[in-house]
Amino acid sequence: MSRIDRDRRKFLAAGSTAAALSLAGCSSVILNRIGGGGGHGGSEGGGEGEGEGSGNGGGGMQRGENVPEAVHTFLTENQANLYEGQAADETGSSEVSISVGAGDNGLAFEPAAVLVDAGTTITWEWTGNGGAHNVVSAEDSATEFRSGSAQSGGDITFSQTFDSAGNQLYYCSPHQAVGMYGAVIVQ
Ligand SMILES: [Cu+2]
Repeated sequence: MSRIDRDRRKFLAAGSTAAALSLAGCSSVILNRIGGGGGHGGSEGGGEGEGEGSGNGGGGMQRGENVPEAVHTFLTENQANLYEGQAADETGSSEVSISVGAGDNGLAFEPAAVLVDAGTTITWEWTGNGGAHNVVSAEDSATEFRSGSAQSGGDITFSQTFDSAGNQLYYCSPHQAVGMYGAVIVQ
């Protein structure tokens, strides 16, 4: 091997390591930017692979009796992470918390589905895991709500009071393609 070849190899090796590092370091920033723009299409490509393992199968999942059919359909069709057919019963509480960035990969809301009384204030609390997240009501949600652009960090909260009965359906825009969906059932 000539000296030039050796140097060239070294250079190439160093170059690809640097490229890989910078990609890894930037991924959450990129997600954040996509999310900020509200881009559904833009966020899809990046996460597809991750979603395969973390989503729920959907097909044969039993619907708990406290979960309305529309909510169950919304969560299973979108393969909501951590949803197993049940809603956490938080009726009787006037204030309820939902974790943002839960689960092994930090790409879930927990509980994914929760049952509350009308008048309850929900506070979404960021765990700091899974990159930048936000809370955005889906098209079929009874109420429109939005936390803003996706943010990363463990000290972020977003609160919303639901005054009347209805299905509040939502997602995290950077992680729509990887099952970051949730629902608040207000009775
Ligand atoms: Cu997210």
